[in-house]
Amino acid sequence: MQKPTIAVIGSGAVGKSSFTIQFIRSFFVQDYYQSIEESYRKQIEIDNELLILEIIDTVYYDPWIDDYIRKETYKKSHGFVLIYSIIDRNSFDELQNYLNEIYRIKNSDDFPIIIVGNKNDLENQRIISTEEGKEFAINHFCPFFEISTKTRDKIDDTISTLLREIRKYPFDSFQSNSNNSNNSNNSNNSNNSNNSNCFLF
Ligand SMILES: Nc1nc2c(ncn2[C@@H]2O[C@H](COP(=O)(O)OP(=O)(O)OP(=O)(O)O)[C@@H](O)[C@H]2O)c(=O)[nH]1
Ligand SMILES: [Mg+2]
Repeated sequence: MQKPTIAVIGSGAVGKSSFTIQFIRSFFVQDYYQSIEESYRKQIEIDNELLILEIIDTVYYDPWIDDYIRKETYKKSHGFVLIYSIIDRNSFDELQNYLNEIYRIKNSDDFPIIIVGNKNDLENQRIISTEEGKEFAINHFCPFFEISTKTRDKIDDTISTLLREIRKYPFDSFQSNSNNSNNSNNSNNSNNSNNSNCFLF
C-alpha cells in the first residue's frame, strides 16, 4: 500500500494543528497547545485506491534558525499543505519564505504544495481577499483553497487535491524521497506521467 507523507506548515496560530486534528479525528479544538511536532497516520481512499497517509503537524519554526528537525521533516515529505490565516497579514507575507525553504531543501521549485487560506468562517475579520490568495497560488503554480478548520469546510478537498498532485510527481520511491539529489531536474519532467518513478496510488 502506498504511504505518502505530507507536512502541514505555516506561521504561528494559522490553524496547522486544527487542520490536522479535523482531518484525522473530525473535531475542532478551540484551544490547542502543542510544543513538539506530531505525526499521525490515517488509512484513506482516493480515486478508489487505499493508502496510508502520514500527516505531520509542524510547530512554528523561526525562519532565522537553521533547524535540524525542520530540515528532516521537509526532506521526508512528499507534499506540503502551506497554510496562512485570512485574518493575519503577517502569515500571508511569510508564505514566500516557506516556499523558498521547500525549494531549497527539495532542490526543486516544482514540488507538490497546496496553498490554503484558513479561517474563512471569520469573514467579518478578513484581511486577505480571496483574489489575493488565489493570485499568489497561481503565480507559484499551486492549487488553492480557502477553508475553515472550524466548520470543516474543504479539509478533505485540500488533502485529496494535494494527493493528486503528489501522484503526478516523479518521486524516486513512494516510501521516502529523502534522496534529494535526484530531484534536482524534476521541474523539467514532473508532467511526465509515464515516468517509471512516478508515485502511483
Ligand atoms: N474561527 C476559527 N478559528 C480557528 C480556525 N482554525 C484555527 N482556529 C483557532 O486559531 C488558534 C490557533 O489554531 P492552531 O490550530 O493551534 O494553530 P497552529 O498553526 O497549530 O499554531 P502553532 O502550532 O502555535 O503554530 C486556535 O485558537 C484555534 O481554535 C478556523 O478555521 N476558524
Ligand atoms: Mg499547532
